[in-house]
Amino acid sequence: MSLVIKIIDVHAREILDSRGNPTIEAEVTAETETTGRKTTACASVPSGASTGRFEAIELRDGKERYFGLGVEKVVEHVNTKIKDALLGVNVLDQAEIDRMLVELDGTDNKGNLGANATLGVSLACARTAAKALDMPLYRYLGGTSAHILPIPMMNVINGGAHAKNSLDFQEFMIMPISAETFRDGLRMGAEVYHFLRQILNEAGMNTAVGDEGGFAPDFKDTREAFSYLKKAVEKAGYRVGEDIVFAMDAAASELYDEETGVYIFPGETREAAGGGFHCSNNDCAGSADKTGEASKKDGCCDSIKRSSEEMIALYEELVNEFPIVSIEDGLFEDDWEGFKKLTERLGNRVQLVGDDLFVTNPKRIKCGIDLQVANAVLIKVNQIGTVTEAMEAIEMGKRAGYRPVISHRSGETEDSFIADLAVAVNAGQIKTGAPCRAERTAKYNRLLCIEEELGVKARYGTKTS
Ligand code: 2PG
Ligand code: MG
Repeated sequence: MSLVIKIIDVHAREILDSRGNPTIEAEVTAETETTGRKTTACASVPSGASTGRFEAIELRDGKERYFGLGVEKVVEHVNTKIKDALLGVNVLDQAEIDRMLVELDGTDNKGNLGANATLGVSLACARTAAKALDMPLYRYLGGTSAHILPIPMMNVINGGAHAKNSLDFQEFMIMPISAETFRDGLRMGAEVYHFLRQILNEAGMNTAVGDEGGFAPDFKDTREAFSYLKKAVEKAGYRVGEDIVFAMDAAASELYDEETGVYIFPGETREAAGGGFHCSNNDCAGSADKTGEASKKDGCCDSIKRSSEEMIALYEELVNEFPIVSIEDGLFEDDWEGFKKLTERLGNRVQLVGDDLFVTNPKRIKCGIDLQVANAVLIKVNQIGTVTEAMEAIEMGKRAGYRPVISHRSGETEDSFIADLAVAVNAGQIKTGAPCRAERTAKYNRLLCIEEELGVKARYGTKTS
């Protein structure tokens, strides 16, 4: 007879995320039938800033509370409809629980209950089940084959929607690839991070951090950001391209202008692009140049714009100049044609990750595989709304040779579920911010713990190129 651990309570509350916005914490209690032992565990839900248009719906209350971002409605969905449906269900049956959540919602995008409602409960069920079995979460989710510690993709320079600076691309990451263990990899990354701060300080640049803990100074452009990364790696005594490689998330949908079909770079100056002028928008009003240099006005105000072709060319140049092994969301989330060209051009040289493009959705990942677009999948559990669907997305990608990258959101909590998930599925890579801010280090610290627990069985990452 198989073990039954029945769900006896489901409860949600409104808590705050790392940006000070409300999110959901769900709590699930289950009772082991044979012993009467009760187990409770919680899980909380992250939230993005540069969200993909095809993501599952994150339900918010609207109205005045918390500027409309309250989640009382979602709390109510969990405490009534979801609770009623799940009482008595075996908490060990994750697939059935998630199927019930999907069915109860009844939409394609979790628009009724909210993906924040379904995900909170789905994660909490998995954690309660693992705890009831006295099993670490990664082993419960991944079985005895779970043993690979992911290479951290540490976002040490923040731009785009994650910082109020001049950087148009969103994330500039370092990946410590030559380490033998996760512990050493993390140390290498943290050392580079501290040297980066020192170099920025020396250059008189701002070292305040962005949403994901990376520094967010006003760099002139992408190249300058990568040059600073290079300097920091060298200063830390590591070999650029051998010990530490780079990755970036362009989050290009944020830059795309659908009306004109071009990418607009509001932060990048003409000066940096070789146009010779650097002026703020304020300088632009009536900026006819007394010296008669007509080009100044042309070069002012209007941001640098790039076509899809020019974006691809820019990535190619960057990959030629710097040891960049991974580019995420290089183009607009629905530009399948453009992505196909990008993949043909760079797919055999670098990892091309689909985030807003795939939104952890098996249907969109299948399209990508069929069209041979990108070659890796970013996995964000709240983009799809249940553990089972996220694992399905990972499996589907893996079968087609698309590597999974397990990812946090820019709005996080101290919950470290994704650290266990990364090990459970032997993903080999995790993107969870800089080694700074507790909601980011919670994941890294959990991985340290898992590595210790796995002992000789633990293996660190898989190289990405
Ligand atoms: C991304 C993420 C996480 P956000 O674009 O990959 O780094 O950002 O959570 O804001 O979507
Ligand atoms: Mg992204």
